[in-house]
Amino acid sequence: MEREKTLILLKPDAVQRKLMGKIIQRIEEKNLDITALKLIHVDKAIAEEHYGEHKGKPFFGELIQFITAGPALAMIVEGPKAISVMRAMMGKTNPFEASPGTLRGDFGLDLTANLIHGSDSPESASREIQRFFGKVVA
Ligand code: 3AN
Repeated sequence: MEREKTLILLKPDAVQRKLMGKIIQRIEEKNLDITALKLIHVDKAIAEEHYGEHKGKPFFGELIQFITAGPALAMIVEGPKAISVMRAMMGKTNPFEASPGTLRGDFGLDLTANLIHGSDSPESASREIQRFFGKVVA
């Protein structure tokens, strides 16, 4: 099966609540490969670019404030169907609707503090990998 790459971001709530290890463990238990990983501080410009599709929505300001508030963990995750496998593992965007067993269903607190971002298509994966890791590994 064709391998895919996806950009995963453990948001500041995941880092602050010391859930990084637990989330990485789930990714590894699913036999996906973490091929790049770094702790970053997302700046305002990158945050506004990353969430550009939500510009103008009522929650945009809160989202930018939240994602830039502390360290986040950026990863490139690779494997068969990595994009959809990670999205399934994450669960629905809203933790109150996400199924038990998913990361957001088990640990997410609300629509803003929902722990994790994962690319939603091969096109966004390649754009987002470039955004957070630059050309070399894209
Ligand atoms: P996903 O992260 O599941 O791909 P998107 O792309 O629709 O979901 O939303 C990006 C981020 O914007 C979400 N992870 C969430 O933090 C935030 N968000 C989306 N919808 C809302 C909302 N109605 N209220 C507050 N935050 C939201």
